[in-house]
Amino acid sequence: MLYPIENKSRAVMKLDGLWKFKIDDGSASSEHWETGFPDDAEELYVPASYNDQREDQKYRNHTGEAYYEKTFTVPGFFKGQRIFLRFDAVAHDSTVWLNGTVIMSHRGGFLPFEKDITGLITPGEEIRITVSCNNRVDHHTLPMGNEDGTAFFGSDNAQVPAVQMAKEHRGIVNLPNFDFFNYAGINRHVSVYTTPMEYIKDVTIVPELDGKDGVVHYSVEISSKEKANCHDSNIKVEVLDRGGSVVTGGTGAEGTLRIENARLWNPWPEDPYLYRLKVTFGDDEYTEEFGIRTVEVSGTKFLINGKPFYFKGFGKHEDFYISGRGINEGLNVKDISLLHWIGANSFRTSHYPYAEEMYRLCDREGIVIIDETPAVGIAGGGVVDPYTFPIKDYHKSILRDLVERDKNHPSVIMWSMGNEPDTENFPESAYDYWHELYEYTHELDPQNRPVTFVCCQNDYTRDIVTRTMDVVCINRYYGWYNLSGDLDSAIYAWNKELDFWEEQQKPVMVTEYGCDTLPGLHGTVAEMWTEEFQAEYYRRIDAEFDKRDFFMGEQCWAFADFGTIQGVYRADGNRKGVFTRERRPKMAAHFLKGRWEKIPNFGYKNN
Ligand code: GCB
Repeated sequence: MLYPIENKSRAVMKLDGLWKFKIDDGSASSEHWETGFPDDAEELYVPASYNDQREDQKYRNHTGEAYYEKTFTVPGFFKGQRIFLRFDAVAHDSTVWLNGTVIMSHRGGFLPFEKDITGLITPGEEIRITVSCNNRVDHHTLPMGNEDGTAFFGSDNAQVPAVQMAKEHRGIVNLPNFDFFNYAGINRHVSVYTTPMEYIKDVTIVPELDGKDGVVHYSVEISSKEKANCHDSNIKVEVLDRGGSVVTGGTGAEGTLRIENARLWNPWPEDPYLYRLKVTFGDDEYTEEFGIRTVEVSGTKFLINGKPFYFKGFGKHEDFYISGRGINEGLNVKDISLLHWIGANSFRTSHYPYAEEMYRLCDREGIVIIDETPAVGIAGGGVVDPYTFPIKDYHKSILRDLVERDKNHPSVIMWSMGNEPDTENFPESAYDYWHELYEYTHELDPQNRPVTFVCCQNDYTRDIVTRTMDVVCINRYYGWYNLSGDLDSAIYAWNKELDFWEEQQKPVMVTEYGCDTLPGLHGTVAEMWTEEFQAEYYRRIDAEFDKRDFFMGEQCWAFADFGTIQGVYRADGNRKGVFTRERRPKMAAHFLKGRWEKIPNFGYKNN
């Protein structure tokens, strides 16, 4: 699905602003809120999560359905154009009505969905859209929640009601099996956009290198019923350089273009050079930025443009005060600027696909992304085989939609199919599940990027699937959740494990390691929760990574403190950020800056 852009043939009208909002007290369907919203509805800002916008426990801890309504007019001069209504993301499951008639439903909170509403509206006349969203998480959802009657797992993020109170005495409870606040609502932009009646539906770009030349394989999907054939001269493509000059071009729905002496896309601080593919079809025009860069795994190396890359960076969250998980482009700019400041080159979109604006920014700023699905929490506490839960087909559909959305971004260099599933207690089930998805993802991606998932701290000798991924990505908390505060033992455990991974002859990186740190808490001795401990933790563990040539990256957990479920392990959120939630550096940030500024993107290890 193409990102909506404005140009001479297309308009985008964002429906940002105040929307009517009301939590469903059980009467929404009998009272038909889609035909008329209750008078006591309040107003909330869209796009943003609803949870923290009003001082009310029922907003913060709501579980179930909530409704939004917006009345607006599509300008009369949109007449004659095709008109789409697009939601960039609504968390989690949603239904949309237009003037009281249901027009679409969507499952999942992190990917876009849209509807061609051309025949359903009259431009110039007021229309009303109603949106319901449901934030319930359970065994059918990704991210996954716990359900009554199953083992109660999770430690820090565990909640009490399931074990403390009999079911009949409590209301609906939501039991996320993940450690981030289950922010909900219309979290990303809603827009009405136009195209000409016959339009460009999709563009796929696959770059390759041939000596000094860039070779660009492209394909264009158009709206016409009859599929355009390769020589359809109605489809024109041009490659533009940064200055707007045409460097090459052609015609047809598919083809290969050659850019002589191409400028490559390389991660910051090198040159993340972008070309643009301008596609013209009839009255329509669409321009997609792309980079000439290749990515592949070879032995224990992760190669970008044929050179061994070392990942320096973080796992992140989309999370901020008030707006919750709502898109915040100012914050994105700040975060990328902090990544540059600290000398990082990458992050993982833990634990869900981020807003498209972030990927577009990273393309331009040269930040490398491991793109993750919302498959977090696929675990049954060692008691239940989570692979018996009904999610595989749904998980596949998410992979399909994710790859379709993000396939052209040069910044995206690897797919993460999920975070910390059970791979230890039901190893064969885990293998069957993840291998099917692994192969499926490879088939989906026109650029055939490396595919992985992120493995949790476990008995890695029992896990038979992590070692078969293109890159072994491990989350480890030696020195924090186990061997707490004892960095000598943590180093011993790390080395024992690294010896094991060395034998697997795979590229290995750490995608999470870290410790909760309260800014302003200091000690002359580095003890847990102090800023000194966090700095020491990274200093000591990183020194071990440097001794291993097969080890190709370090991503700290986490970039910044973030909101999560209250609990005995969490003081005002998860505090493992190297930056605070308001983006001030903790002491460890200065250590990492000193370290990472000395580590080059390429050729750091002799592998
Ligand atoms: C993990 C999870 C991450 C948590 C983190 C923690 O392993 O992947 O979502 O926030 O640990 O801080 O416990």
